[in-house]
Amino acid sequence: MTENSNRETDFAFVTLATTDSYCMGALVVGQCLRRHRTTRQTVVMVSTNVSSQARAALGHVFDRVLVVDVLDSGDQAHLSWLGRPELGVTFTKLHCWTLTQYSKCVFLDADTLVLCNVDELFEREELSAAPDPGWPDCFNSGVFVFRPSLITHGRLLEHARQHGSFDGGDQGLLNTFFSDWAVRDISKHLPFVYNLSAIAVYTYLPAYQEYGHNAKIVHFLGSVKPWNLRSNSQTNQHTNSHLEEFVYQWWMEYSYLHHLIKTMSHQEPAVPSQHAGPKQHVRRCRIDSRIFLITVYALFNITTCKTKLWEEGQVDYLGKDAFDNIQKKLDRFLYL
Ligand SMILES: [Mn+2]
Repeated sequence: MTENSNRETDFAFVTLATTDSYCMGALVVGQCLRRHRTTRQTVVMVSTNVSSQARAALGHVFDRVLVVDVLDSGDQAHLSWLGRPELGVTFTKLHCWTLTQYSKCVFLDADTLVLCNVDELFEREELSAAPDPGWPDCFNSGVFVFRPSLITHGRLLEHARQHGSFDGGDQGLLNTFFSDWAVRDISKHLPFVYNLSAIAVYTYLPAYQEYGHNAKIVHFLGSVKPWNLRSNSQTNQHTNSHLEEFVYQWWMEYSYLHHLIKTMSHQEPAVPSQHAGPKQHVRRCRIDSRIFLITVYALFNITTCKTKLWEEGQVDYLGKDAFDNIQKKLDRFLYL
């Protein structure tokens, strides 16, 4: 095997969903990676409370769905968790270091939106990440490059048990563990466009206007996530059109997938036989998805003129014009 052919299966994008809502985000992460033709594997870790329907949906998009139960994992993880129950979700995320069938991985939070092919991230080394907008000497742990290793995993757990996390989450823990990130090696500093926190649009708008068009991965930091922004009343309060553009894009990806999976489940036989297993459905739906993709892009073009009006604030595109109308258009294209 050449090094190149190894790379395709040795490297993986990894994300995590700890609730059914976050599964919506994870679906979009997986879908965007596929849309932008990643040549790497895609893995989603889910915690045990995630519903079987959500897991099944993820199975249509990701190469691998991995159920992670920290209470059921190795002794060290279990004991560390018992000592620090407040870090439960953090321990689940740290589990990505146990994916040792891959030599290198890129972790993407489920609240990110991948805008283009980002396979070049695998040229970076552990631990590469972008600065956090709130404290740029810390890296943001929403996007990072790492090397799975049981030794590192064990050290991280020990570190967590001893020191906890200064922010109560994985970011605080990882920053004190990889404590020389700020000063040691500039090649481990990912450009901000690989983890463009939506909050930066508010805090430094001129920089966003200058560099925002280079954005590769958007990160919906904070408590308001795209999947919470479906109803009209909530979205009307969000007046930043740049942010809305990304939320809109997120919903376009999600609704595309939603229909695709719905179509798939309609085709799914009640009891799948050996000859009509999920793989065949996925293949058939990938063909359908190509047709659908063309439709979605056509819709994007049709709405270009309308977008101008949206930008001028004449159309409430995150309100009633947004999801329901897009949904209706998609329905018409799909079922007529
Ligand atoms: Mn996040």
